[in-house]
Amino acid sequence: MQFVGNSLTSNNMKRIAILNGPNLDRLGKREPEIYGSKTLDDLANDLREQFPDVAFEFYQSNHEGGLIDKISELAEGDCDGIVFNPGAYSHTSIALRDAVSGSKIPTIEVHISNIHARERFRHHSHTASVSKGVIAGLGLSGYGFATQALLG
Ligand code: CA2
Repeated sequence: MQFVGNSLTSNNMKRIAILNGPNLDRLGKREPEIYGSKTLDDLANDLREQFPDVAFEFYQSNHEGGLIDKISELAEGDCDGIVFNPGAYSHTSIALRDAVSGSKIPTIEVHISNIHARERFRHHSHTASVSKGVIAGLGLSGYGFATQALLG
């Protein structure tokens, strides 16, 4: 799917991609005590309502390569910023780190939960150090705060 605004997507609209990694398609369906009860569709609707002048592209993949291909595609286009929750790949993937770094697109990493208050293996993120900023532990509102920050 390409960038879509609320009405017509004009050239002067900011284009923000919201990328979500593995298992985040299960949001709102399991583990509400950690990740809340809203789904990815709810998140998309909330962001469109909160930022009516932004053209959003929403993408989720359970596959590392799918996320890398999407970032590469965005890097070839006119994307103004990425809000990225790489899920568990944050903690494992140097390939995703290279994709974010190589894209040159300002990227803000978001984690719904506070990864620093969870298991030790979640404390380090390979993608965080090539991101413009990181938000963790603020639930789905982190995506809105990240979008706001990318808009300047
Ligand atoms: O807190 C976050 O946003 C995470 O990126 C979520 C990842 C986790 O591996 C990271 O350490 C932190 C897991 C996403 C799994 O999402 C689910 C949502 C609902 C039900 C099951 C899984």
